[in-house]
Amino acid sequence: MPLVGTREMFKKAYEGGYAIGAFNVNNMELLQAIVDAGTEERSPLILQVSAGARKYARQEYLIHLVKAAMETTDIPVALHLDHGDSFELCQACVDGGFSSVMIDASHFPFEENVALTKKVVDYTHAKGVPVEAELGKLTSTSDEPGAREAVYTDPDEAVKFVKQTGCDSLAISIGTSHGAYKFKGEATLDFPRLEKIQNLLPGYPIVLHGASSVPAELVEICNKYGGKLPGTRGVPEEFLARAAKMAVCKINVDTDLRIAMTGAIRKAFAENPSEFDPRKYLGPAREAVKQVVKGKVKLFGCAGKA
Ligand code: PGH
Ligand code: CA
Ligand code: ZN
Repeated sequence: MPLVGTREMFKKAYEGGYAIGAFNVNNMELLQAIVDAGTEERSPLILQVSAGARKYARQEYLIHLVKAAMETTDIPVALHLDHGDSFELCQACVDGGFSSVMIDASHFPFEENVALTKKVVDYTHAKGVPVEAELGKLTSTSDEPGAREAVYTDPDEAVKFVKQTGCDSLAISIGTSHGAYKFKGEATLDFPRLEKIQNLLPGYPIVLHGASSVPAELVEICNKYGGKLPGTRGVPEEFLARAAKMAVCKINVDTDLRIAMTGAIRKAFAENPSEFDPRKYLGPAREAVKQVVKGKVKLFGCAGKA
């Protein structure tokens, strides 16, 4: 199967009331785990590469690894740049074979975010590649409405932003954040805000970043075998299932894969200290990631949709 863009995937996801899982990739084991899980669950997939991952593994390796994976499967797969931070990076990814890019200029003031996003859209659309953009800030906030208002996506601005940039999907801030420590107080997502955005932009695909659940059982494995991850907080699974049924068409997961991989490696090291064959710990790590991805695609409703 050749790589596909995200337009068709999102259209089907929107209409079908589910979301596509987008999983971060930076080495062969993660890639195999994700693609094998998607294939077994008959799920469309978005493989995403961050600027950091691209620097770590190098674009040529990642592209060729993904192309190799495509020879082993018949599910639709998109290769997406996660949090692109410049026009040049988006350009290099499109030219190198990515089928989707994100430009994240959300840290800039509104007009600058619009200008940079539009510049990327103009370039990539000429090549048939869709663009995800971001409006609002993904930071762990306190429960106070004032604190939220400063960082959450403003629904009216979202409409203006999409109109002015022509971006194909929009990452919004409604309470999620990156990493293993997402909430200070009670875990809540601003569903009324999501609903408002969905009503103002009918049929338009919304993206949820920072959507790892940080499952207690995975964290416990890490901590049991020498890790130090006290007091982690993720997004409750029922929130993600609810968002997937709404305008959210893409749900990003990185942290849970990292924790699953690290826990499995720690366990293998602790249980077999005299072992020094990397396959003996990377193998179990790959299997642990695969099980997580299988759970995610079922939760998001994209299992069985390939
Ligand atoms: C994410 C991943 N990548 O862009 O948004 O978020 O840290 O919750 O996995 P997590
Ligand atoms: Ca949806
Ligand atoms: Zn993100």
